[in-house]
Amino acid sequence: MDYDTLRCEIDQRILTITLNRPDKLNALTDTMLRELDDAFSQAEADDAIHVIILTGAGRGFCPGQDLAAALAQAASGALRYGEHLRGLYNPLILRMRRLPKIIIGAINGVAAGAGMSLALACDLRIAAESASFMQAFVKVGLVPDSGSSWLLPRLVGPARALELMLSGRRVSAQEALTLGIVNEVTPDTDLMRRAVELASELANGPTVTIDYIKSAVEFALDHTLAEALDKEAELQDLAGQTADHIEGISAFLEKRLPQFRGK
Ligand code: T3D
Repeated sequence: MDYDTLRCEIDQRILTITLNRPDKLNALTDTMLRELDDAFSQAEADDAIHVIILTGAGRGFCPGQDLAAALAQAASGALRYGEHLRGLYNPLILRMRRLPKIIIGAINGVAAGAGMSLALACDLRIAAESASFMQAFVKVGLVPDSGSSWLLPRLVGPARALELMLSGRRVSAQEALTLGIVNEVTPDTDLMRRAVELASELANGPTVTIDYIKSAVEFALDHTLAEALDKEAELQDLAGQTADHIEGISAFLEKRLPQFRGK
């Protein structure tokens, strides 16, 4: 995985993707969006990768669309936002949500606009103390996109989501924790150690079952209780046929730690 705007490292079954335009706080360009989509696509196909960490280089996580690039294209009449979103952002967000592997957002700094959407599209979020979140769209006369209008209300409820979207105000990591936007907050210097620790726990767990858990929650979010119950039964059937399920029961009865193999 060799990219212009990303750094990718694989270690111990964990792929770390680092957005790498630190002088622009990792603002999203078309190249970066295509490279991100490619990196997630390769991660999906690679059995050696069990968990993915997404983070940013330097002091920002991602401040959304590169506004300089957007203005240049808009001024020349070359930018149609709908087309741009449908072509680049929307497939990336769907890929992340449908990816059968857990994505941990290690939010190292400000996540604004589509950068906040990118953070919300991760399955779990750990934020550094100095990180912050902004639904910045309204500040530049745009509506929330890249999944924010769907993902944020599900995390914080519609009234709070609207307040954040209408104000575009900056939410600190601590407030984000209180609101349920992030799972935990760590000291800045501890962020990657903690993200890797969590990723290792998941990577060494019953990964097939973990992927089923992700898809069960994703499915339940826009289906009825009856449909969700049926999906649970379908996935439990599959989980019950894994070697890790037998290992989990055996380890419990033998009073030892399970040795999961992701099978
Ligand atoms: O299809 C489509 O394209 C539509 C999609 C739209 C989705 C969107 O994301 S719209 C929302 C876009 N994002 C924003 O409106 C946020 C803009 N950025 C900011 O408000 C501030 O930069 C921050 C609050 C995020 C951080 O402020 P601060 O003071 O810590 O940093 P800074 O000095 O403003 O930024 C540092 C550099 O990054 C600076 O470059 P320079 O002057 O040193 O060369 C700044 O211009 C650059 N930068 C920050 N955000 C962006 C950016 N460059 C391009 N695009 C950005 N979004």
